[in-house]
Amino acid sequence: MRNLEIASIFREIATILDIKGENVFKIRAYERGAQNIEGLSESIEKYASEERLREIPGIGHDLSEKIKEYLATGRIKSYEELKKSIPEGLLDILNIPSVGPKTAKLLYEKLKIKSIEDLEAAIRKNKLAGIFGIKDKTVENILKGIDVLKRGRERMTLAQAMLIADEFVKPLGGLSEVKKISVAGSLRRQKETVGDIDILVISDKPKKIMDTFVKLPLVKDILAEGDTKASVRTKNDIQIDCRVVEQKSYGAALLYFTGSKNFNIKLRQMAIKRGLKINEYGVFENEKFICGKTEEEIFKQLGLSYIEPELREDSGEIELAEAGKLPHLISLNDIRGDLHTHSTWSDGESSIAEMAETAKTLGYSYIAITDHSESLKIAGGLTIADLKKKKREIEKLNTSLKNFRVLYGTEVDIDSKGNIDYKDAVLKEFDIVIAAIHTGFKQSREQLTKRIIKACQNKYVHIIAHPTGKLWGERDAYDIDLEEILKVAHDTNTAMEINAFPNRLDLNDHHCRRAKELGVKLSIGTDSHSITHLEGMKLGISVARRGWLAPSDVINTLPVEELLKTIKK
Ligand code: DGT
Ligand code: CA
Ligand code: CA
Repeated sequence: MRNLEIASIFREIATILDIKGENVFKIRAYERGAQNIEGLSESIEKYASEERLREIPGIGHDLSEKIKEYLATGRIKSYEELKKSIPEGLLDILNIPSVGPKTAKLLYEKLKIKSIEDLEAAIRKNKLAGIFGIKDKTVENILKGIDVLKRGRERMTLAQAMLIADEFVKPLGGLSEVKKISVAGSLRRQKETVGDIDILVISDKPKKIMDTFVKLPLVKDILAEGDTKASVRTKNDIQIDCRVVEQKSYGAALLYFTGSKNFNIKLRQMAIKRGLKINEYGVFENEKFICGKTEEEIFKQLGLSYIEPELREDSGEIELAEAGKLPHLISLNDIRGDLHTHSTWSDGESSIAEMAETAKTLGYSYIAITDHSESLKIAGGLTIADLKKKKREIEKLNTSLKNFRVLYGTEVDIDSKGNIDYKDAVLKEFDIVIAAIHTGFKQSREQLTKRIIKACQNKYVHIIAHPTGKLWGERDAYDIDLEEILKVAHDTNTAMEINAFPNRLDLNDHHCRRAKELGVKLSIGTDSHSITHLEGMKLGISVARRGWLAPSDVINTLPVEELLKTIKK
């Protein structure tokens, strides 16, 4: 599967075109292409071999030719030429949030800055001061941006980890010598971000597994290679650890390497209290092997009910497992609809009918089409006249759809003072209104908190979308008093969103758990901008499970009539 390689090339092309001041539509086309390819669940090779590339939203003639060229030759000629037309290293600087093409060019021309290291050195030596257009505030923002970028590079998003892990688990799992294979570590715990990927295999022929593992196509370097374990670095600089164990120790190894570290430590202490020893090989009593084949039997031996990997953080789950009182966690099957999606009416790639069709194939019984509101011009916000047409289109579609309903929605902008973009008379026409902040992230904590609280108090706002505004690798959460907001959300019957878009996952797991404690309802929305994003729901479910949520805590597990009743203020 070469989806990620191609998507990253398209992103670079977009950036280079941006530096060169090319047409914005052309730039957007590459960005959109990249985004849609990243969202695919099938391999791009499969699309190509079946001549279906143009079925991918945002992939037209030009982009599909480039994909074919890459798959056939391993390169894209026009991309390589494009890369030569700008100074080397400039692209890296542009990855810093807040540094645009103009600043990057200025830095290169005045100070010969070609890398993030050059830039950091220049800032340390105070060389940026006095350059036209660069203020103290700009330097401060650049430093913040470098920090966000570096943290983003240390850990990948859960979505990236899932895709990359698949590139290893699928081919290894296909070997006849492999009896069982699983991911472990933070990926199995479904953490929002993952440091390195851990893979565990049962086999009697570890050598064969090791040999195959270190030679898989995505591998760039071998970091370590032994008889039963190896570590490699992938072409996109991700570390993968693979271990082979015997069947009788599989459960013990899976438990150990799933972690978390704190969870393991607590478990070991519990074992000691029972006169047992636990390690990655099994549970022992005075050196005598008691069990180790499955996690279930180990938990049982320790007097615990089974603890789902998402809960293994030593934050109270072990005590509850001892008392047999663990919460029943939500799963993807519980979801009946998506409450945050965009269509071609605003900045989406797919029509309402296409979104509804795909939602049906996912087993949903409804989808809310929540396009942007009027003031968000950059994202194609809808005017009042557009809204009327969109509403009619949905009504018409609903008459032809069986056992499925399209909800007429909006993602309305919360302005800098907390006012809602549309008037009440317009708002009350919607089935569902989600409100979000898209501008003015740098306001004070008080201002930002007040804005969201005011939105919660609006009679027509049902959900606050991506409440903290975090974008992994691009932007930190803005500064809000979430505790205060959650209290108001509870009092005003406003749901808080878990935005399932891969680099958002906001609210996060801790926030969800607190929201649940305060009796606040949650909603999971994918923020899909095309049909290929709708499957992102699974990422929102990961957050919800890590946040201890049950189906009853999440409003889009409800049938549509109950949902509409529940959200009413
Ligand atoms: P990551 O990779 O930073 O996202 O987080 P993890 O949890 O995947 O951590 P990693 O890859 O260093 O180790 C995988 C698991 O192995 C970890 O969750 C628990 C176990 N483990 C690693 N080091 C230790 C340790 O020093 N003590 C104990 N008890 N367990 C450890
Ligand atoms: Ca790991
Ligand atoms: Ca590891």
